[in-house]
Formats: sequence, C-alpha cells, structure tokens
Amino acid sequence: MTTRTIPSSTELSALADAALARCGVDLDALGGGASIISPINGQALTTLTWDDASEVGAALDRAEDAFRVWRRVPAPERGALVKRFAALLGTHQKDLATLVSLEAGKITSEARGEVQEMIDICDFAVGLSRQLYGRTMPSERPGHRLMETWHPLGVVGVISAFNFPVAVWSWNTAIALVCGDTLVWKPSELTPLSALACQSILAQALAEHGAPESVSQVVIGGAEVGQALVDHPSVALLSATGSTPMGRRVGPRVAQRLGRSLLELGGNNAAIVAPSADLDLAVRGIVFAAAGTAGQRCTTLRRVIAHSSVIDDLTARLADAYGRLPIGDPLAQGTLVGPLIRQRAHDAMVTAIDQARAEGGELIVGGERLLQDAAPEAFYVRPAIVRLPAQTEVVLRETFAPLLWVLPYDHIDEAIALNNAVPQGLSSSIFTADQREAELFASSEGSDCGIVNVNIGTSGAEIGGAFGGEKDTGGGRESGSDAWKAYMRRATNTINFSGELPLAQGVDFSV
Ligand code: UN1
Repeated sequence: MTTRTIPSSTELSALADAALARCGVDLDALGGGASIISPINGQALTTLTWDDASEVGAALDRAEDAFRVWRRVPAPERGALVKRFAALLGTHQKDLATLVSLEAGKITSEARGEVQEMIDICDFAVGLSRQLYGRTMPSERPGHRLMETWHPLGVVGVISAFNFPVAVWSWNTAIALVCGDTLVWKPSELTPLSALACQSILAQALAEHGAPESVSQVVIGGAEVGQALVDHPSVALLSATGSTPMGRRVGPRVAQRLGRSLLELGGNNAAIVAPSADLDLAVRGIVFAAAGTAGQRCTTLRRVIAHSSVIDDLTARLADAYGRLPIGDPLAQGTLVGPLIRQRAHDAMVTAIDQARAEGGELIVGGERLLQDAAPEAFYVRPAIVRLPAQTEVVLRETFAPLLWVLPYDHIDEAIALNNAVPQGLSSSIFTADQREAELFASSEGSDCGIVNVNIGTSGAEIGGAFGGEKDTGGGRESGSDAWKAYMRRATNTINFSGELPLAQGVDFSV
C-alpha cells in the first residue's frame, strides 16, 4: 500500500508558512538566498539568508554576556523558565511537528513524538533544577569539611543533525539552561525552519521570564559556520550530533584548544534473535526499528543476527511485513515510511545493496524507488532486507537508509561477537525468552554498546536514560540520568573551621 499523490510545492509552502507564523517567526525576515528543500517533493519550501562565519563570534560574545547574568539566577528559577518553555512546546506541538515533517520527511506520528521528546526532557530538566547535587566526603583532617559543588560551565555550542532536528537540540538546551549555561545552536542546513520555530518559542519564554534574550541563539549556515563554533575558545562545551566522519573532524579541533566535546555519532545497531524469541514481538520490534523514520535514526536497526533455527521463518515474516509497509506522503494518515532526506541517501542505499550482492548477499525484499512519477525530485524507497552468510565489509559501515542485513549465528557467544565486531557502539538488543542469555548480553561480557535492550528494538529510547555510545559513536552521553554533569564544572572545596592548619597526608611543614 503506497499513497499515490504527493502534495504540491504551493501546498507544502503554505503549511510551512502557517506553522512558522503561529510559532512567532517573522516570515518577512527569512530573506532570500539558500533554498530550503522539502524531501516530501524535493522542491523548495522557501528561501533563507544564511549567516556567515563572522556572525558566530558576535553571537558568542552575546552568549558570554548573557552567561554572566544567567549563571546568577538560582537553578530552580532557571527550571521555571524551562517549565514555561515546555508549556509553549505543548501549545505548538502540532506546528513544530508539521515543520519537522516538511523538512525531515518524518511521518506525523513520529514528528509529534519528537516534539513530545522535547517536552519530556524539559520536564526532566525542571526536576533536575532542584537536584544538581554535589557530594560531601569525610575529610581526613579534624575540623575540615570536604565537598563538591557544581557550577554553570559557560557557553554551550550545539551542532545538530537533520534526522532529529528539534529533539536533540532540546536535550542539550533544557539541561544546559537549568545548569546555568547559555547556548548557540547550529542546526543542520537541511532543517533550519524547525530550528527557527524552536528559537522563536524559546525566545517567548525567555522574554516572559525576563531572562536575557541571548541565553539561547541560533546561527544558520553551512560547514564554515559549524567550524567557527567548533574552533572558538568561548565555547566551553561543544555538543555535536552527526556522522562519525563529522565527529572525527570536530573532536580533535575541540581537543586542540582543550575544550570539552560531547559527541553522538554513527551507529550500526544490531538485534540478536534467539531460538526462544517471541517471533511476533521480534518482527514488530524489528520493523519499527529498521524501517521507521525511513531508516534515518542513529539508533536505526541495521543488522539482525538470527539463530539458524529461526532465520528462515523470521526472514519470511519480515519480508511479508516489509511488502505491506505504507510508503509515501509522510503527512498522509496511515503512511509509515516517508521519503529519504535527499538523493545522496538513495544513492548510498543502492551502492550498499550492490556491494552486498557482490559479497554474497541475497536481496530478499525492497530497494526499489517509488512514486517517481508523482514526485520525480523526491526519493521514496521500499525498505530493503538483504540476507548475508557472514558479516562482510559492507555491513561494517553505517548506510543511513532503510537497509537491513540479516545474518545467521549458531551459538550465543558468536552472536555477541558479531554484535561487537563493528566500529560503532551505539545501540543493541536481544530478543529472547532465556533469562541467562538476556543477562549475558547485558553484562560486561555482552554488548559493548551504550544502549543495550532486551525484547525491544534498538531505537526509540526514553529521555530518562543517558543517551549515547562507545567506540566510533564518540563516547558522549546526552539527555537523562547524570548526563547533566557534562554541562557543569565541578569544584572540590576543602573548608577549614578548626583554627589549626593540619596538612593532608600527614605532611609536616612547620617553620
Ligand atoms: C538520533 O537519531 O540522533 O532513541 C536520536 C531514539 C530517539 C533519539 C534518536 N529517542 O531513537
């Protein structure tokens, strides 16, 4: 089942304009310049003037000034701002979701879910604003107190990717704001309208709160704008989400100036399907994780490692489900798979399928381009499944498209070794009814990823946990748990209230 019609440019532009206007964006100020393309039809939604790199320095100066004010505001009061922001996000949930669909091609349900993820992290941050706990430790010296305090860090630079154009920024922003930091955000050049809408909504909350407007700013532009942010000494923490090659460029540059970076990069996520797995559950979990968001999440399931006793049955069931996936206009009710972001993603998928075939793979289903007559400049594809006898070279790299490799295994140790034998380490899962297998997978000898799931897929994490992964995924943790510590600086305080001056480690230095 595939929708046959794709909205016209006029319809999509009208939707974008209306949503932007409701979010408070001044349409006349967008200016001419770069075309913002919707992947829904491959045509321009509007045009936008980009900032140039020199504007980054000015934005950072303003952010530093705002920081000196914002850091003095008590954390629970900073939380009150985030609470208001969440309420405004609730009011504009539909508008923001529309913009996310228009720019990133997400289906309505997932786009709304992305905005819900923003509201959820705001709720988390509001609670956190009263829980920025430091520890106290027993001092070895009499009459002394030893403790840690957490202080605002400074200006946080955020570089975000097209596939989560609003949620990932909000993970950083909600947490950084309660931590007392200010922010400069460079969104993906593919999704600037969603960013401008977020910025406008946050600006409203800041104004109502009487906070400096430069607490949060956005700079729109290409790679040179991102680079200016990466290199600037005013950026205390650079949080970047994107591909591993991007992270390899960014990480060393920030390290060179001894800045702090938080990297959330590529994944190559696997699900092990054990002989005892509930296959109905596994199929549902796999289809959402592999074909949802048209395979364009960093947490997308890219590899199924199935026991040889279930692999035929599982593959047949997956092929059947893939054959029934409704693909087309992401704004239309019932669509489950929208377009790829651009031609490059489609080309990468075709190239990977060809390489897999040359490496002994068999294309089970999908890979064909759809809706070419209705939208010749857009890239709709049927998600594909390729069965391979082993984890060949093509499987080791992340192809950011709905392309699922199915690989066999015979023993759980072999399955875990396959799970870990890729350069990336973001997300992983196992479908099993065998508790020992599940626990082994989640143990220190199991999956080497930052996210390790049992009987659910690899994507769709909640905001309560820390989010990120190891190896080529970059090692950073965003979102919940104690990820806030990356956004603050820690001071260790030793307070002497004794009237004596005993030295630590028993050192004698009396004169
Ligand atoms: C991403 O793709 O960069 O776990 C983030 C998930 C979402 C976040 C994905 N909550 O799939």
